[in-house]
Amino acid sequence: MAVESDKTYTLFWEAMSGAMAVELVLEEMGVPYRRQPVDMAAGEHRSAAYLRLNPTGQVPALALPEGKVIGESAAIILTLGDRHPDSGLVPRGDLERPAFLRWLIYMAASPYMTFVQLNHPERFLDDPSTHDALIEGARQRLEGQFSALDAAIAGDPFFLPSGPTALDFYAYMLISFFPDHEGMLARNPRLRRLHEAVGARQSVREILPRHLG
Ligand SMILES: N[C@@H](CCC(=O)N[C@@H](CS)C(=O)NCC(=O)O)C(=O)O
Repeated sequence: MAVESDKTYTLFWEAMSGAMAVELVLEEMGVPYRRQPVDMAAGEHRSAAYLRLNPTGQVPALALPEGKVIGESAAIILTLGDRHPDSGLVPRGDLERPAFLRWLIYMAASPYMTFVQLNHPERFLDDPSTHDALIEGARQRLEGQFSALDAAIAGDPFFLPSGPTALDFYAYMLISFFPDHEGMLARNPRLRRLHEAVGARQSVREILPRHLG
């Protein structure tokens, strides 16, 4: 696996992974990019070739047009915001940037990581008899984390009052990770409106079939 050097972005991608938020931001920015699938089921993210590009062995990663590769979904989104400021997807200035940073980091550090406990209890505890309790704990924490997000939504239907930002696309991805998310959305009406508004956008129509297979 290598970075092709034709001066465009390369998104290291897997279906229904954290690559979805970055992919939506790239689509919304109208920035040319190519997707490089990483076959995680086959362990490609742990291959020597991929670890040379992203030493954490995780997806997403993004190769910048000049060849440097960055990981971490929040860092990738902030980097894209710096490079494409006119998109408005990463607010600048004092008005909305503090809230943007706060909730982007929260989404990446809290609910995203709770999904790892929900889906991969074996990474945290060796004893299989403890996994159901860990999964149930993760499910309960997710309820609290999504209700915190719902309460933090300051706009309508989007997260921030000024209109769509990368927060909306990140939240859309996290909602997609939530098993049976309709029930959760019924308990969180602001998230439900955000999900409907983002789901109606062309960027989502474009990328969703690739994730749902
Ligand atoms: N903090 C990272 C988390 C990325 C992450 O956990 N990605 C998952 C796929 S959704 C992954 O690569 N898992 C494989 C592993 O951690 O070994 C980010 O925000 O990009």
